[in-house]
Amino acid sequence: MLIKRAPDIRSSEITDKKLYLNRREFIRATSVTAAAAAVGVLGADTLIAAKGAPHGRKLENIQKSRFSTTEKLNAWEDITSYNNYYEFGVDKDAPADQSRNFKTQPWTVTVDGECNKKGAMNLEDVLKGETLEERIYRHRCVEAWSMIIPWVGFPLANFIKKCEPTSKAKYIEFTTLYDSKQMPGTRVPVLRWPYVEGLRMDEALHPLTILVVGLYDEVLPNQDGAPLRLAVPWKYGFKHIKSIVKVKFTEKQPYNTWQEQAPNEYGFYANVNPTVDHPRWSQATERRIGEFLRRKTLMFNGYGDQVASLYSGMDLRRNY
Ligand SMILES: Nc1nc2c(c(=O)[nH]1)N[C@H]1C(S)=C(S)[C@@H](COP(=O)(O)O)O[C@H]1N2
Ligand SMILES: [Mo]
Repeated sequence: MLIKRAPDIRSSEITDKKLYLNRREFIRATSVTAAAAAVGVLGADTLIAAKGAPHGRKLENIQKSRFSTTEKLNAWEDITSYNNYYEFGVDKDAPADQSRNFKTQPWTVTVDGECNKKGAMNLEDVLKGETLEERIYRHRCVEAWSMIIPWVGFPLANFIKKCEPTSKAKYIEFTTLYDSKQMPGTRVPVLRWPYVEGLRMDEALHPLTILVVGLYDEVLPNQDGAPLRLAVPWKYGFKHIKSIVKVKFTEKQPYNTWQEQAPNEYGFYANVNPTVDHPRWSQATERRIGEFLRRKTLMFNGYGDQVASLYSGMDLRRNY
């Protein structure tokens, strides 16, 4: 009953069959729902790793989402070896290497600002009651490359409800862990640490906005932002903040890291917009990782039908 998707082709394709079955036996014995499995698996980190799972740990009972795109997925290898995560180095292949021993367990998210439930929440409580969904999203980096990524997560709106924001909460600000012992990239002042991002409350509550804990039915790899990262598919990649340790509800618009770094190049909204170029390069086209010919970039990364109304009346040239 727990193992609903028995001939899971993708997983069996990419995982050695025997190890795959071992992992499934373990999950069969421990999990009830996908969220419980996530907690169980995240909690049993070392145990599963000891079984030698080739890349990550399986999450079970993941629901399909109607918000998924049907485009061809990027391979696990693309998504886990070509990363932006400056805390682990500025080269695309650095995070996979440098985040190998990053400790994601135990994990605490601090809730602060304009809400009733201020304080520390452990990851288990963040996941409590959630049904995990596979959300196949387009990801468009401001550097003009893109991928199709099968995230596993749940609506950020669910988490926000748990925090009980007050009527003064107009924005939400996220902060990444800043631990120079574990994050060698932070010993270099390429950005002001910790990494900070923000969303307007209506963007944060939008059903497309999710908190991510998995990739390809497995626990999220460290280089992709484990144990908890954001995905907002109509925005450029830098809004997708990784390894979140703090969530703060604010009255004023947060000042995000890349805006601070270069305000003429990166704004707060960062909606994918092929008509507004980056000052140093065009945003009209993109290179899908794994493809040769460039594609046309779509307004709002192709999510315009769902999100354009959030910005009606706004000058998207000024609010880039
Ligand atoms: N903390 C943190 N989050 C981050 C970044 C970063 O450097 N640090 N890079 C961002 C950028 S520019 C992109 S494109 C995405 C990349 O996510 P991925 O590596 O999972 O594809 O992460 C975003 N989140
Ligand atoms: Mo990016």
